[in-house]
Amino acid sequence: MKAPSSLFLKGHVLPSSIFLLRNSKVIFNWVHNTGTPNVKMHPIWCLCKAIQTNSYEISNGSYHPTVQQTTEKKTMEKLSRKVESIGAFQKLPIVMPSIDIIGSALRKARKVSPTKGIANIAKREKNKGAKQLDALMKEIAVPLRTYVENFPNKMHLHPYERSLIELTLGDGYYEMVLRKVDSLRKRVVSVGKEHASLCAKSSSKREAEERLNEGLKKIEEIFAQERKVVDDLLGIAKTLRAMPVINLETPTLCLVGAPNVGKSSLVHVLSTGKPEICNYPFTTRGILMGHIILNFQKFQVTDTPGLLRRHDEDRNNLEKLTLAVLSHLPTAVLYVHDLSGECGTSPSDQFSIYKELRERFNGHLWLDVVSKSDLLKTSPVVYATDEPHPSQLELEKYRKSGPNGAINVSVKTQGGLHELKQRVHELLNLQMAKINDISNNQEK
Ligand SMILES: Nc1nc2c(ncn2[C@@H]2O[C@H](COP(=O)(O)OP(=O)(O)OP(=O)(O)O)[C@@H](O)[C@H]2O)c(=O)[nH]1
Ligand SMILES: [Mg+2]
Repeated sequence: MKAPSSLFLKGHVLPSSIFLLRNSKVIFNWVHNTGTPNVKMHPIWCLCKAIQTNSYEISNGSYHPTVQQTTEKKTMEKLSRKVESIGAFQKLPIVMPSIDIIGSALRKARKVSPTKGIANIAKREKNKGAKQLDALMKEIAVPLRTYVENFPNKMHLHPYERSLIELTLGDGYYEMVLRKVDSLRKRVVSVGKEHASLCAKSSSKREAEERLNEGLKKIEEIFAQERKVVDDLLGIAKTLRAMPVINLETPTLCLVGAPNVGKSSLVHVLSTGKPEICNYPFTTRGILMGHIILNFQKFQVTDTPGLLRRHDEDRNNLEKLTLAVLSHLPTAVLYVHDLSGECGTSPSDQFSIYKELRERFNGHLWLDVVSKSDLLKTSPVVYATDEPHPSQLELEKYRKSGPNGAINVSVKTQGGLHELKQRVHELLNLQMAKINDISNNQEK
């Protein structure tokens, strides 16, 4: 059984702070819910300067709610009441550290006094001892039962959250810890009852005192032996609560591509997300969230770990997280191709990964970008063969300019970024229309 990995704990998720920048000079062809360009507008790109793991209200800067905004908000509220399938991690019970549970239980148990009106000293002592042992047992068992009952059954979770549990904690770890917490509870209850009963049967004051001390010691010992599982559960709750909250009703853009191709650099440019950027593969080690605010609309952006050319069974948990996002969330995809030879994955390998994913996730709205255009040579060397095979021609074409319709961008020179933002906005509006269609169909 694997210990929890730190996919979500590596300091990528910064405390949220809101900081709005404006760039009102961009002109877009607004694609309304119909998906047809119709009205020319001047949207405001508000770039919030933090990775955001929770949704928030914008209360300062340039933002003033409008009537349209209020109506939209009400619609969203109605929708989110209907679809409550994601968000279980935010409802997890608060787990007390094991040291606090035992400390508080002992303090409370020792304060329990005998039932009033027992004149016989021995009987009074037996009564007090049994009650104290019973109290200690309950003060430990009740919180443990609350945890076991209120941590959700993995099978009842949204498949995305289920994948997060499996991929971040390790397969089976979540259930194992809950099972152990429950077995600790059962042991404490059984030993507590046994000693309370022995104490109640004592024949003298002294024996009752001894039975009480023995019982207290025994319960403490049993708890001390296994209390680590309570702290493990506390760790699980912390890890899960820190995971990015994804609202299924808000259009989401998911950046995908091989490792080191420049996904996080683009997330930086496009959104509030501030992921780590480094010149080595798998810098991004979890699903990171940012937001784009465009024309008073909020969209979500997720950065994902890179994907290598290999079979699914050989993929690491980071790659599996990316596939979980694509499999279970209704995101639009911004696929990043690096044809400069800098990223460490050859264009032909990137092409294979791309073709496989494009086919597998063909239901997603999709946009391709060729990154690092500042490094691209104007006339790449093409090795002609006598009669090139069609697939070879396809690959050569890919090496030259990426998939059909891909936009060339450079974060370094800012080349193509204006067009990219415009196309991203169009894509997210199409995604919004898709979400609305789905929820209208659900209502019917
Ligand atoms: N010259 C140039 N370098 C770039 C550009 N965009 C990104 N880079 C560099 O490429 C390297 C990888 O960038 P990241 O944004 O971390 O790439 P990534 O795809 O998120 O990488 P992983 O998270 O490891 O998969 C960094 O050294 C960036 O500075 C660009 O437009 N031009
Ligand atoms: Mg990255």
